[in-house]
Amino acid sequence: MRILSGMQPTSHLHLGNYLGALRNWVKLQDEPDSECFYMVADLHAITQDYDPEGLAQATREIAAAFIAGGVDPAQSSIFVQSSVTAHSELMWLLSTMTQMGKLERMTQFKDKAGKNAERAGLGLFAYPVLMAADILIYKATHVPVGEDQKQHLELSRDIAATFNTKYKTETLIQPEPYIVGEATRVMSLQDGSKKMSKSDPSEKSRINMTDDADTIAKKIKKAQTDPEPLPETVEELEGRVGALNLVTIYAALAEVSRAEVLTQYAGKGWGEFKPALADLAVEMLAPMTERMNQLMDDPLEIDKILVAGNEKAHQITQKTLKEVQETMGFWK
Ligand code: AQP
Repeated sequence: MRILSGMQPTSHLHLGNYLGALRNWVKLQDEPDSECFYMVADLHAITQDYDPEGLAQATREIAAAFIAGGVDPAQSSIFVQSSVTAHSELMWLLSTMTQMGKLERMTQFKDKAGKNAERAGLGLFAYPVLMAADILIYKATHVPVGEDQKQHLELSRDIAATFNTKYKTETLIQPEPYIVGEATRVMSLQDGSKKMSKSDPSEKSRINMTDDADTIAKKIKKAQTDPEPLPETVEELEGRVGALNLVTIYAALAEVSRAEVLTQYAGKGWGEFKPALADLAVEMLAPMTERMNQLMDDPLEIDKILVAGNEKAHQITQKTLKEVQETMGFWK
């Protein structure tokens, strides 16, 4: 198995990023036959407004979060997307065979561009082509992501198939999504119908991996629920988006099913459930936050890890890029 995934240094990682993706990265790293590449996706992060002064530090922080979350740099390559230039080069080649109509159907573009799609940058529109290049350049077989990235991953498969058919080759591999666990789509604590997101203007909408115990408890206390107590079955949570979200988060943190959570809490009120959920979240996140802070105190160590990861990624990606260029008939 060759694994590739990434996170954007757009802000602090949150519980959705951890439960939906990062935790699965660690599981895949521990598979006996896996070779893992985990990137800080800084080229994706600049597709919307960002702070150039803070980008390098945000990049280190995301790398620190990977390690604090359990990615072991001795087992997996952690690298920076912009340092491995073959990603952008392959993106251009793939963009020539990606139909605009397909990109127009991408829901993330519609969500992020909003009503102003005409004014959105080409980078935001072409984001899924860069994502396809990120994956295909490693010939990745599996891509661990949250539910929200499923459509982009389908497009990556589609682009790989288009390339292979057009050039009568088997150079590119169609990657399989790896979307598993109880929390493949963690919702906002303030609005259970919206995804928990780094870019949500409300801090209260998400639990950051950098939040302390007090902040986590306060955010969970204020999280959206409803006046009804916890039901007996998962089916009864339908339409109760805030309640469903908290039960889902609890299940994911405790690594049990939602049904098991309800067996324990059926008939109980939120006044009892929320503190238990907060304890669970703190128990999981506190050691990671501590480790992250330690790592952030030693930026040179993080840089050393990234330089080693970049080098490994560079070697592999140059090989695929050369193959693709030869297949496409470029002069050499
Ligand atoms: N709410 C979520 N639930 C489960 N998984 C999630 N992911 C993101 N949000 C959730 C997964 O985390 C990985 C990294 O995502 P990203 O950094 O590429 O950005 P994103 O998907 O656009 O996530 P955000 O947090 O909402 O960032 P912004 O606000 O910057 O766009 C991906 O595997 C994603 O599926």
